[in-house]
Amino acid sequence: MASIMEKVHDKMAQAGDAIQDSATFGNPKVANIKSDIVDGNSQSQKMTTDFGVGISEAAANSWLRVVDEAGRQGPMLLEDSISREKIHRFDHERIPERVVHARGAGAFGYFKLKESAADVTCAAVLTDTSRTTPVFVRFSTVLGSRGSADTVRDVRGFAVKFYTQEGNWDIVGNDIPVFFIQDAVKFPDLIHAAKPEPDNEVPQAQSAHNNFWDFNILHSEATHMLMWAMSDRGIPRSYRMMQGFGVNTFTFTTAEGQRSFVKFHFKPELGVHSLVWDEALKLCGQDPDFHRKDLEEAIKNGAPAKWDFGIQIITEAQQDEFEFDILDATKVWPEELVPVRYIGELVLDRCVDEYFSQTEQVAFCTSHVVPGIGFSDDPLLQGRNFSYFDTQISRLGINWQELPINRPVCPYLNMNRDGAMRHRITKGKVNYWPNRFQGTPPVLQSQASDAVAAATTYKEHAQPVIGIKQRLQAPKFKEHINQATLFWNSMSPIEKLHIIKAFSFELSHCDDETVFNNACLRLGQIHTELAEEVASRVGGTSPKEKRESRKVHSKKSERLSQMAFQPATPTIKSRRVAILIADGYDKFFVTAAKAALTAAGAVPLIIGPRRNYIYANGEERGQEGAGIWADHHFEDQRSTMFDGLLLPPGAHTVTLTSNGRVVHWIRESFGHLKPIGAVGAAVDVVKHALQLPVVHTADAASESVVDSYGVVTVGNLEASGLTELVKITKEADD
Ligand code: HDD
Repeated sequence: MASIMEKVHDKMAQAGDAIQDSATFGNPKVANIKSDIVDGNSQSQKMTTDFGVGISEAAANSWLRVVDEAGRQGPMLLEDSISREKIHRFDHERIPERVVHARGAGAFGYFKLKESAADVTCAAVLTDTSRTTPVFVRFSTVLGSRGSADTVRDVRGFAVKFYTQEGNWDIVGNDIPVFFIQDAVKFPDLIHAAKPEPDNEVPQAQSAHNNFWDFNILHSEATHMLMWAMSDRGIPRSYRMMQGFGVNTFTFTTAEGQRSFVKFHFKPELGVHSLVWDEALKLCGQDPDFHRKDLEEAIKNGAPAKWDFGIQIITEAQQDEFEFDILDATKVWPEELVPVRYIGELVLDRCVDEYFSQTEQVAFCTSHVVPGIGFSDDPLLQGRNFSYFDTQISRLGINWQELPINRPVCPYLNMNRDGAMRHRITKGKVNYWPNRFQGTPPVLQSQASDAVAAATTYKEHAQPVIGIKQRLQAPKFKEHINQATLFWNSMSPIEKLHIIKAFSFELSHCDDETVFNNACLRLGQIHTELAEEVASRVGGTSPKEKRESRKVHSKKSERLSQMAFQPATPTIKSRRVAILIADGYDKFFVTAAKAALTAAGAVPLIIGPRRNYIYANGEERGQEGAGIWADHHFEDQRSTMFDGLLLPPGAHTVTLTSNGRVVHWIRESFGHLKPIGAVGAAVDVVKHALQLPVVHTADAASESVVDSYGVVTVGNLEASGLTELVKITKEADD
């Protein structure tokens, strides 16, 4: 007689086929949660109470009350269970926000394996290239509350849930490959110090305050991470344009029991891009949802977000060969020493249906791994494995794994029962094991010959462990500065300048002398150039004068600067381009330019003096077919929300020149190094706005564009990937 677990595994295999075949947006997770989805916009569904009884229009509008014969209103009645239900539900709508990473945005998609990693792991999700695994990804900031702004300087969370056929696998990572602390026990201190200060709950979503810097400087293992956080990585342009890292060291095991150490990487297809600090600051007020909207806009416009998925492997035999400890989460494994092997692709192509039930209720656990993937003795990871499950209990309750977004797509069955809000119904006589019905002990499944059972059953690696129980750190964990210096040495000049400015901004917000002076002394240990510049800007102690600078190494890595993570061909895809017009523009040009930009995958938006029809040269107001509808008006959008600016030719340039908002738009775009395309009379608008007799071009390539096409380009086109804008402008002009 087949055991219950064998039946389960049969079902799993069938489910596997179903997963491959699913036609629901090609995403079996969507099929999996389909029965839980209702159409909130449905016209045919009448409104009911939560217990299913229809609600009249009168009940939807007013509480049951006493009205006397003269029509005067008397008392409202507690008897009205319909109104009471509505208020009760509202009173309890909120759940605790995440203690960190409270603000986030998520999307569905899939993981496609391109090259098998069977030489290092038996995890089917990483060995079976015929598979497409559904995923849900949640991006986040760390420090701010749920309602804080997206573009603050902060680390970004990059948490991926793979709904594999062997169960859920979570990579709960960040956009930065290292962390502030080496040991999980320090996490509450780190977060207490970084979050708003306890006496006045200030500041919100900022690391620029005394407590953050006090803790992180007293605690030197944070030094390397501080360099990353103060770099441009701390202010990404988009979630779609940042890297992702598993950060901790995990392990892989092959079918033969061979173990190795692994770090996970995600590299964005669009390249790594950042905002400039002035943009980031302004966007916090101008569009606090900038990143959230960016993800949704791109997906809805048919530009799925994509990353290459890579692994770095260190064998057990190599583990002691490095000058750093490979279990220390404050260290990278330099790619020159341990190359990244890119084996798959992560794609996000579907927005969530409902924010709360999906993005808010999704719950990740570093402890959720599938057969073939395991944990190393990384002391940060081991602590995280305890913390995540625990926090979900207080956030969502003990049955959080049953929520549609969290439950696996493969069958699952065990003897866990009951608890608040249990809604799964498990039929049968027994809720314990062993029992008189189920013959084969599930624990023996790992020895089963059945291939499915073997592949789906988690088997711990038989790792020999000896040692003395004590609170000690391995020696290499005590070195905290070398990789911070490596990071500094590896930056381009502009990245170095941004780091200096970021430290200077943050430390200028610390008014406690001890804090900013100590910080300057710490910087002296990383590099004198950095320390002296920051100290002079913030009025801090000069390490040189104190003779506290140390002699540092000059090693570099080619794979730390974000310049190393640019696509081979810069692309304009999904970039937002503002086309500024007023009445009297050249319609042929605007129509053609908009069409060309759209065809190239960009998002062109017409900005005019009003959100209404704007009329071209020679057109009459109200005339049939006249005018172009402006998506926004000059006042309701800002240059910060766009990647490029296009000023079409035409008589409207007189109006543009005299409009202060337009002039500001051009100046701000120029200041933020954005490409500006201007054609014909619009070139003079740019000259006027920038108060320059000649408009400078970024490089020789764009210089020639100016000569031959009469198109003005300003800004670092190559870096921003907007070279196409210029060409398109030219084509439209033709
Ligand atoms: Fe954490 C959330 C990433 C260390 C405890 N963490 C959380 C999220 C991300 C990370 C992306 C948001 C997940 C989501 O979108 O729901 N955390 C990291 C990384 C770390 C790290 C990359 C270092 C390598 N975290 C860390 C430690 C602890 C925690 C050392 C505790 C000992 N993290 C939590 C938490 C959170 C969390 C309190 C809050 C909400 C949640 O777990 O689900 O348990």
